[in-house]
Amino acid sequence: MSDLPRFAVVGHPNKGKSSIVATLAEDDTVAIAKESGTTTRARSFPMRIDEAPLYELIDTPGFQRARAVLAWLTAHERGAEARPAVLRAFVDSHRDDPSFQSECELLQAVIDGAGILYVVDGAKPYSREYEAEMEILRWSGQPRMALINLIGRGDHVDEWRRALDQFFAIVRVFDAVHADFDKRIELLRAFGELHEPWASKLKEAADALIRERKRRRERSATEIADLLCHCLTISCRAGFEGDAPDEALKSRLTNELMQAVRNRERKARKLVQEIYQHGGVVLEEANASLLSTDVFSEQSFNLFGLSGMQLALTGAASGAIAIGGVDLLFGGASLGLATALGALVGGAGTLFAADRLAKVKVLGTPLGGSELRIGPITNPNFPWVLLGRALLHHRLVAERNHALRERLVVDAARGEHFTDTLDLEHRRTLDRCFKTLRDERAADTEIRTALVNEIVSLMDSETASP
Ligand SMILES: Nc1nc2c(ncn2[C@@H]2O[C@H](COP(=O)(O)OP(=O)(O)OP(=O)(O)O)[C@@H](O)[C@H]2O)c(=O)[nH]1
Ligand SMILES: [Mg+2]
Repeated sequence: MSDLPRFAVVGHPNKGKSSIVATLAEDDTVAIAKESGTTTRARSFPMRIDEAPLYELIDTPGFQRARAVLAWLTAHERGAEARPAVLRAFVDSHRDDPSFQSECELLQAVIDGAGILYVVDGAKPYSREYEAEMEILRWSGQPRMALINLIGRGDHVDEWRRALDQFFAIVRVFDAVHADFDKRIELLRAFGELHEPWASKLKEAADALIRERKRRRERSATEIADLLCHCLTISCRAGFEGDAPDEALKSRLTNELMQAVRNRERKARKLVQEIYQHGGVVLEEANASLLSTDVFSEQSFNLFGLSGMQLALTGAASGAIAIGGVDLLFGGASLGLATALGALVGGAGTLFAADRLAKVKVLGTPLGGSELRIGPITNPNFPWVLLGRALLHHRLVAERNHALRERLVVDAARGEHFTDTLDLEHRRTLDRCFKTLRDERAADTEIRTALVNEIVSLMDSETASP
């Protein structure tokens, strides 16, 4: 047998054992359900990074007849040092007995050398019926930690602790669905301290997870930078007859351009989800969800765009625009500055007449005809909206545990005022990148690298703040 740390996740039926396995092994395929008795066979789920296993979680069925097992063990008791052997004898002699199938499945992993993670639900009161389970686990002599999961609103953590402390060297509150990254790392380290032979492997595993998280951020930032580079440089064109293009052609090309952005954004989200092994998660399509709102919607612009004042300050600071020239950027010399800012804050939808969104240009073709080009998108708020949405999506995906099986729903409050979180220095650097992309209609390595670095630092500062 390999000396890879292995943990059998055991306990009463329906207490979140499989949820803990899914979270710790980052595996969406673990069966989780409301119904008791979902897991009927022990099954191992390795946590791997780049194919290399770090540790293994064994999902098991819940105890069904703990008291009967304990009665058998007690009847065959022959001293403390022989207890693990008696436990093994129980499994050997009941392997084919269907009435102890769950117990044999779960105890086999333990007598084969797995460490024990005993899961209880701290939202429900403690009761003595659990004592037989805990006592059986103590007979195994294996290293063991108790995890108080919280399913629902009750809080009986203190009484659970008092009981669990007597059977387990370490007791932790560990919410299967919402436990964050640091909590997972802490659990691995604590188990390492509990069981010396695994200490170095579990320390390596924790270090590998931390390195992997950094790498995932960098890869995601690269995807988001690519999204920005693409969407700030694309344009759509089509030939036309006569002196000037008609409105229908303008609006067809504008729609094509907008559709290309939507598709590219969808692709970026998919790539980011795959980086976090969440490729299968469905984005909530309900109206309440921020991420499912259109990238060009007024709501998106209000939540993720810079405010009029920020835009003016950023532009002035980076030399992109002078405050007096703000209204030009909004596409209408006829609009005064105040009106333009008002339009941005209050009614961004009105900005999307073709000539307010993107450059509109009539070009000659080599054969003497004319061509209409719409793009690149010059609306000053567009890159901020795209970036704000991408960062929010990234954060939700990165924080999401694999035990969570609902659709990905976005809490509107969390996305609010994205640009308020950016300091002027960041805004200036980003704004310069956006401007260069728009003007040169292509991304060079330097711009791309600068963008990736900025995005990683934004991701880092998100997790640094509570
Ligand atoms: N809100 C909340 N629900 C949870 C949590 N942990 C588990 N659940 C839910 O509780 C139910 C049972 O979770 P499972 O992980 O399947 O429990 P189990 O112990 O493996 O159950 P069996 O295999 O039937 O013994 C599922 O509906 C989970 O979504 C939690 O931390 N918070
Ligand atoms: Mg289960």
